[in-house]
Amino acid sequence: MSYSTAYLGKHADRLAQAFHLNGYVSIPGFYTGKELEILIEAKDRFIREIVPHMPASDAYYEDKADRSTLKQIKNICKRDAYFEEMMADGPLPMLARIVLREDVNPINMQYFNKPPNVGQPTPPHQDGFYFHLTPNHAVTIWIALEDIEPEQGCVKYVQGSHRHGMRWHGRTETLGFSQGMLDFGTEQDLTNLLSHPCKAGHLIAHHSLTIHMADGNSTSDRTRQALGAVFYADACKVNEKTKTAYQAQLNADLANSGKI
Ligand SMILES: O=C(O)CCC(=O)C(=O)O
Repeated sequence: MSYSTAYLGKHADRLAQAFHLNGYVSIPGFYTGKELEILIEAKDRFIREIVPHMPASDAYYEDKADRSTLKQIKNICKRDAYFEEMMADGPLPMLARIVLREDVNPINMQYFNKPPNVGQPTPPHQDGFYFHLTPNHAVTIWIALEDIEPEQGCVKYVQGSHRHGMRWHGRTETLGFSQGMLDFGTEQDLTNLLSHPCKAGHLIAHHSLTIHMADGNSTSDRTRQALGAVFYADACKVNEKTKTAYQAQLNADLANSGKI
């Protein structure tokens, strides 16, 4: 059993309670040492060997003419055995089962970066808005792949916001986050908004209704790299019709506007 699996077994009740109360759990040092090194090397290998062959709809750049501005990769677990295994077995699905208190299905793993100088803010949103799920009961496990300070764009969560349902979303101009909250900024949002500077290997698991966001990267020399692994609770049903139609429309809009 890896260190992280042992940790989860020991702290399962506490993690489930904190997730239920706050809408997320934050675990510093979840990946450390050799495990962290292997994870980072797998991500570097993926970017080097697989990204150049991916369709524009699955690998986004802040500036598509500049390959150093890679900002997001979708579906990495469907293109690489290492990430597929990470979603199928071990600490990530175990943590998802613990916090959702149900069996889970692995759905997607994405890479998120905010390149120096040009990395854009992540608009306030609830992941569940993108998922087309009933009930909306899913978790995203976000993993910092390097140390992340506020100036690089830390993730920020509105504590307890998952208990107040889905908020109003609409189209944004942000590539990779096409939907953002239109009514963000209530007193309750701002009072409960907490920023999370992280060391590499820090993990934060958030519910699909938890409001979160991040600033842009204002540094000129540091990236801001992370992974996001999504699991749906077994009982959820996806509305494939609305989901597929939305994705097709989005891909067409992005291509027409020259963003991908
Ligand atoms: O990394 C980010 O800026 C945001 C990631 C995110 O929204 C997510 O993992 O759901």
